Amino acid sequence: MSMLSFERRYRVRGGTLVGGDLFDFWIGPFYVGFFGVTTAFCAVTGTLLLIYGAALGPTWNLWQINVAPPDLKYGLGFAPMREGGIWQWVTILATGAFVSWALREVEICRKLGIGIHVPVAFGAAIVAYVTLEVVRPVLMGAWGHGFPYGIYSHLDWVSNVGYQYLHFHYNPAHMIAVSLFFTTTMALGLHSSLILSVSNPPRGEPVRGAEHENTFYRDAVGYSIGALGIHRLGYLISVNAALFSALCIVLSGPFWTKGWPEWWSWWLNIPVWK
Ligand code: UQ2
Repeated sequence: MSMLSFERRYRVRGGTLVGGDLFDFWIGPFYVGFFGVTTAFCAVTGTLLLIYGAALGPTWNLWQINVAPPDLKYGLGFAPMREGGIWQWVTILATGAFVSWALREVEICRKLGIGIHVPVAFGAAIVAYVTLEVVRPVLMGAWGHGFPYGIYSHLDWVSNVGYQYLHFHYNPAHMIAVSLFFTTTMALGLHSSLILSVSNPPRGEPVRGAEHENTFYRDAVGYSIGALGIHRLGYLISVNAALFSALCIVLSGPFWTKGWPEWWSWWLNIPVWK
């Protein structure tokens, strides 16, 4: 199940980063590896801790469950389990699970002899998460600056932090990140629709190929970036969306404490106007 007959040919030995042959095997369709074990351990332990945190809380309403970081008074120290300690352990285990997953991807890439573009791109998302939950809280001196684990509670955190800087949409790195996220969805829309359109000609006609793809965009906008090019472009803009997201939040607090609208007064203060 879920393995084609030829796929067994690609189940090659080696390419592991740690553990040698010890964990170099598959369970059903899934490669295990040392980092498969650490991913499973971190993910299962972290999930059980979140359920324990929910059990301590006042509600089982899925929207309202909240596992909060410690109070600011605990600074960068360990807090008691019921007062943010659960959040701290979940953060450690989540980071462990994400990094383990990326390294397991690297091992699979090495086995297959392909580049490590997939784990590197995933790394940009990990960087954004770690910036929010570790780097920024450390730079600001308290774990209490991290966001809470809960559906509504994390939305409230985003809203509150946004208003703390008066109007977060004036943050220039946030502007770039949002623009890149929107551009990424547009590029994927252009690409997916083009692929589906050449794959689905009228009944009885042959499936079309690269010539038709290029011709469509040359007719429509005077330019075709190419089949490889669209994937390079998508990689560039989506990875940069995550990296500029990390930048925009790490700037807010550690490096800029006033409202973001005020940042733009550099424009009014340049000597040209004097
Ligand atoms: C393209 C091409 C593809 C594509 C797409 C284009 C044959 C299958 C979507 C068109 C892309 C262009 C014109 C660039 C758009 C620029 C931005 C910033 C979104 O030419 O080659 O391959 O899927």
